[in-house]
Amino acid sequence: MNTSQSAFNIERIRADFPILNREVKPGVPLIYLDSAASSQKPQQVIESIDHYYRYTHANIHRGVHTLAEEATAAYEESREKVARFINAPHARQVIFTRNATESINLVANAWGRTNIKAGDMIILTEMEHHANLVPWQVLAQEKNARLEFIPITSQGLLDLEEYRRLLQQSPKIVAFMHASNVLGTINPAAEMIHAAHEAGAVVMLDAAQSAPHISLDVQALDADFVAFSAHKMCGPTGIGALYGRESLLDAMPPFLTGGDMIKRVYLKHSIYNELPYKFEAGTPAIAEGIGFGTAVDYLSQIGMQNIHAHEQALVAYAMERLEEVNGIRIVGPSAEKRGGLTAFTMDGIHPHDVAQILDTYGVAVRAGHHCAMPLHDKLGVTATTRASFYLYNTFEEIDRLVEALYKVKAIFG
Ligand code: C6P
Repeated sequence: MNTSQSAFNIERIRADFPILNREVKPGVPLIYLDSAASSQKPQQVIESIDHYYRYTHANIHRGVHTLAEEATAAYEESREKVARFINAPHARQVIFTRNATESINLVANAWGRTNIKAGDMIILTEMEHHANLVPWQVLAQEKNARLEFIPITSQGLLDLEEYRRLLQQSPKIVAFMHASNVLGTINPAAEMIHAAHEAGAVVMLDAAQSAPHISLDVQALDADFVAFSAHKMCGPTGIGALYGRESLLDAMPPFLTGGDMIKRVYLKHSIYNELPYKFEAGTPAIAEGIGFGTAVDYLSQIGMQNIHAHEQALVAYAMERLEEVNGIRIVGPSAEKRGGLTAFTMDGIHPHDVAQILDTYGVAVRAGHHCAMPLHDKLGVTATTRASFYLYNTFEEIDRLVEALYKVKAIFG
């Protein structure tokens, strides 16, 4: 298939990502199909970080000198950009964290420890990433609360009838992933959030795999908490965000404490800072925050609708091609119900062997449980191989993946 079928200028986009020019070894170009683990970075993001360190580095929110003021302005401008990217009512509702994992831990600790009592019910799903599972397990153990799970159907979708039955038991919180990092499933977040609110529950949406790929409107979703990481959306590692409903954030105690998150400190007590600083203790990841703002600008300029359309075309093509290969079993729903990734097994060949041989052909994929062990238990496999796509991937790269998979089959007979 030709990349000209794609709705946007893929060659121009690829030219923005210096790493895509490299060879994995002499004569073997990189085919990067591991963006669900972490995306590559466009030169605009790399340059904004470089510029910050060369010309404006200083600590923020503290100094009155020129550099401190410039660095503070750039960091806060990034918060405004991220807020606009998700259509947050106000930038103070965007808290910078290290990543989606820390954002979820913030909610499980600061909201959870205040609001969850013995016997309370927390609804999760069977497809969760460990990041949206373990923090709730710890909370439930500490508070003697009850975890319940929305099951998945044989097509890899959430069983919404069972969800409605669980909601009748008055849960305190529903925490679920917007898009699955294994099945690819895009869950009907707006419908699920509406149903949770009708049942009186608060919702934590794990948007780690949706924010990079589909336009996220926290007001249209009516979300209470939304977590995502910059590094999966063309931004740097070490920075992520938590969006929160203002009334909930205001009522929550801080998560981490120390400098910057306080307004006034006395020897025996302190008065906490206003939002978002109440949740940002210590010197933050300033360069990364600035890079995050550049990343969302970059994605917005290309257009999230265009990115999603490109990925949908890629995943449909990938599934069609993979199904040609005897012995490959794809997990998860049909292409139109998923984002741009596909995980699969190959009869009689361990996913780690698959990934290792693909690497010799320059094809970077991820193999393992993808931090979703209970989901793999449910699927009855210990591991899968996952190819994940982003705005810079091409149909030709999928052809190279399939050619390499035929080589894997040949090696294993
Ligand atoms: N999934 C993957 O290869 P962090 O590590 O905090 O940036 O993101 C955690 C996370 C949370 N939710 C979902 C749905 C995710 O997919 C991830 C990260 C990567 O699938 C790394 S394990």
